Amino acid sequence: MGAFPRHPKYLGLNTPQSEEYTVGDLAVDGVIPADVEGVFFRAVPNPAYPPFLEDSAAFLSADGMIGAIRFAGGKASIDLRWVQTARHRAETAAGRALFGKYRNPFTDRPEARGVDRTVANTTPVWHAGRLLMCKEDGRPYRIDPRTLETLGSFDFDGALKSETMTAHVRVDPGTGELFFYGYEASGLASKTVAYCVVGADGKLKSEQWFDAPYCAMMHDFTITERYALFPIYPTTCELDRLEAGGDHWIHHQDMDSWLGIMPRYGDVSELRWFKGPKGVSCYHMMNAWEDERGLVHFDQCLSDSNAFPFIRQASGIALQQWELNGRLARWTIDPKGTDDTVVETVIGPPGDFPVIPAARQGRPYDHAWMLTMNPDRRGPPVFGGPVDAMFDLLLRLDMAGGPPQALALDPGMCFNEPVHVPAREAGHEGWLVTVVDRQTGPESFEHECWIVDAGKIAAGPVARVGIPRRLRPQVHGWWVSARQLEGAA
Ligand code: V55
Ligand code: FE
Repeated sequence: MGAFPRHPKYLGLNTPQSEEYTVGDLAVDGVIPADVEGVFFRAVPNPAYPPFLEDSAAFLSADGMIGAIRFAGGKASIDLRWVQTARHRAETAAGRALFGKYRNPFTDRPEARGVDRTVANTTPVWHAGRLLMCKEDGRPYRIDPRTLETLGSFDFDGALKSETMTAHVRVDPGTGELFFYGYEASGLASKTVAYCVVGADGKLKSEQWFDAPYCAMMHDFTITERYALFPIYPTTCELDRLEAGGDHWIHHQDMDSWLGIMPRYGDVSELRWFKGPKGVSCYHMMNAWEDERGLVHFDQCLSDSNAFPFIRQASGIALQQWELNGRLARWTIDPKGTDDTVVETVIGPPGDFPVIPAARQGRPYDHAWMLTMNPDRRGPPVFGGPVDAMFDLLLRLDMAGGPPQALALDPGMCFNEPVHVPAREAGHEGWLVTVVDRQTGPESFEHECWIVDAGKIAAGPVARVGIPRRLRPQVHGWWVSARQLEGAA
């Protein structure tokens, strides 16, 4: 590995850490609950080679690594491996970076031509006994869940026509179906969205294409028991800008947002578009559900502009991170009514990485968790990740409006996105498993995996697992129980 620029993108917690490793019998402080038996898979973007041109969005196109923190019989181990994408293999063969800016192939070196550009760095998705590493700009890579060996690009055995599959999928807890979509599905800067349903048997049952109102960054979507919801926020891509070597995304404060809704087993011709506020943006969505009156409620981590500072900068938007006006927002619509605008209610604080129990996906839910910034922190947050600051407060929200519970970290510490592990005991809310980073010097960090009682987060971790190696900031994770793993395809 060559030298990376001395830039915050590559320093501190963001220091490239490209070593693969396996470490067993990790030190455990406390007792790992019997429910926590399985694997916490983590997607970790990690640039393997120094860039050959300046790219403010470089974090998003760092090569995917997959981490697995395995829990068995009260013990824990960790594995970390590269996803052997075609792109990573081509760069490894060349011994240097070949791919230019984030999602702009016009900036690549000639040797990169024709090579799949995706980095598979965003979400490990488990479905029908398969583990997929997903990234919204391409098709996923399939990974062996036991060895973390990369098995190749995955297209549902030749069935998928879309060039892309999102990193945010929804699994229906009743039917076991996987719902997903791909955007820019028919090529760079296209408005084409592919809406797909995969059966519990892992077969692609349906793929339908429709046009979004404009080519937008569609990072996440939601389902309810009867509907599929496609939110569109005005962060857009234009081909001529890419051809000129520019940025993939520009955010527009003066453009409308939209919420598309259709029966989830219906035809895309039934899609109905509700208008949302201008200029807003959301990366992660908590849930959507129908009430007894037939209204659809869609709960999301919304902000008044794009949350990524490099996208605002490229768009000439002079808002600082603390000026974003974020909130957990509920958009309510009547899919059968005559009104065609969303009604927004603020139901929670600013923050991101919303988590719900998998069993409540698409259904009314009592409680949820998310990360945010501690308003009472003394000192700066830990620098790192794509928005330059890491979260340091874990919240449990009572969706009926009761008081939230909080777990605050000491200064110099931060959370990565937790996964939820259900409990066998009825009435127990289960466990949250999350990596906590602690800064111990200008360039030194320690990492632990914490297990927290999901209903009593304020009590702190019941177990802390020491990770004796460096970890880069994670994007998303996925919990796969030991029983699910036994059924691996
Ligand atoms: C996000 C992350 C991405 C990406 C687009 O969290 C959006 C938001 C790690 O890659 O490509
Ligand atoms: Fe995401």
